[in-house]
Amino acid sequence: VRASQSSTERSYVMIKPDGVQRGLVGEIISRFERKGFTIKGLKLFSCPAALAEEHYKDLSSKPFYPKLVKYITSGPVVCLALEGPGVVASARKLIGVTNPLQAEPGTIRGDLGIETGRNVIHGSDSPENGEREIALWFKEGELCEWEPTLTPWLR
Ligand code: RTP
Repeated sequence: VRASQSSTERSYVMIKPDGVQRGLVGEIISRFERKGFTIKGLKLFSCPAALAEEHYKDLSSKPFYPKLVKYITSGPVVCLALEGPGVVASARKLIGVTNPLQAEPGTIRGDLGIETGRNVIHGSDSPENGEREIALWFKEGELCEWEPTLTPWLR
């Protein structure tokens, strides 16, 4: 999976199984659309354990790792490849801190969650990880090359 020709930054954002189960998909996607980021990839996906393990491999020594893999594979997730200037840090801000009880009101976790173990959504923590995770979760051909015609109004 290659970066788009305009090669602005990309983030991998994922609505976790609790977000899907609770019917929050539209609400969450809408926040990123309204902010002005471009959706380059979008799918509902039942994640195999091997992929969840690979995605969270840096946390494999943590005591909560088996529970985390079980959680991510407990039902379908929604995978998003978002593009735009500064999208990685901005998406993290819109998402809020890991523990939803500590996340600011107005953020996705702050508004919609109460448990670290079910914190609704993931967002890449660096542009490098954005590219790594998009390549991990999307197959060749699943991303769309397009630019919004409203771009001049947003950027
Ligand atoms: P994410 O990668 O999902 O965006 O989350 P994050 O950067 O805010 O947090 P990180 O520390 O990377 O943890 C990844 C995910 O692991 C789960 N977690 N559970 N004590 C626990 O039970 C615990 N701690 C972390 C959360 O789902 C967290 O988002």
